[in-house]
Amino acid sequence: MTTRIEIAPGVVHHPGWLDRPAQEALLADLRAVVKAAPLFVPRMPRTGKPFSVRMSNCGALGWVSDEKGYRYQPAHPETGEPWPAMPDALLAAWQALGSYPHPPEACLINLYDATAKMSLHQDRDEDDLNAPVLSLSLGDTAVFRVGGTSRGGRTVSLKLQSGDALSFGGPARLAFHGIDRIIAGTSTLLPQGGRINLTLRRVTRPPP
Ligand code: MD3
Ligand code: FE
Repeated sequence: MTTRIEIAPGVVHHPGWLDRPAQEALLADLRAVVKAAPLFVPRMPRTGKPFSVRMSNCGALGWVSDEKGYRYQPAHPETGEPWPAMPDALLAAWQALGSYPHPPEACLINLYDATAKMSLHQDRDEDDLNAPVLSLSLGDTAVFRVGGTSRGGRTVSLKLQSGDALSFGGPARLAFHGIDRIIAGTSTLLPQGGRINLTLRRVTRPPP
């Protein structure tokens, strides 16, 4: 049984998309990814203020942020190495849920400890805004918030549990969204607790 809940136009929640064995297998893939592409602490453009989440990426392109700005680049900001390949399970999730005829180019990995959060923002660093963004959650439950396309509008809040998928396309692609908090102790997947969020994205406009 797979449930599909449209929580707002273009925002589709798939609770329990990955069962526990699939979550464990994906976690093993991600351990190999972060061994090759170590977690880094992104910093805010201009101010250099560190984010509370740590990040890495896999796929052809990775999202990075530092004093110079937000951008996608083909290499790790600290090692200079290309990002590791995207695990097959992620490509399969995109094929099943992405409803987009071109493959994803970037998978951003966000690691939250119990105190990390992400303030409301839009994702607009991609050239191809026709493609959806697909998110997968692993580990502790997060309180996620999503609004409309202008700051200060009404928002709705949703708990994201380990194994949940959430896709954002069409009218939701430029919605404001963020993570209010992590609820510690809600999952046994990660031995140290915390949460991993993966976002699969198309970055470049596909060839005609
Ligand atoms: C709505 N990540 O990496 S995932 C991000 O849980 C990000 O780590 C959050 O926001 C996290 O940029 C939220 C859900 C999500 C991801 C991308 C979106 C929602 C989105 C893009 C457009 C609209
Ligand atoms: Fe985002």
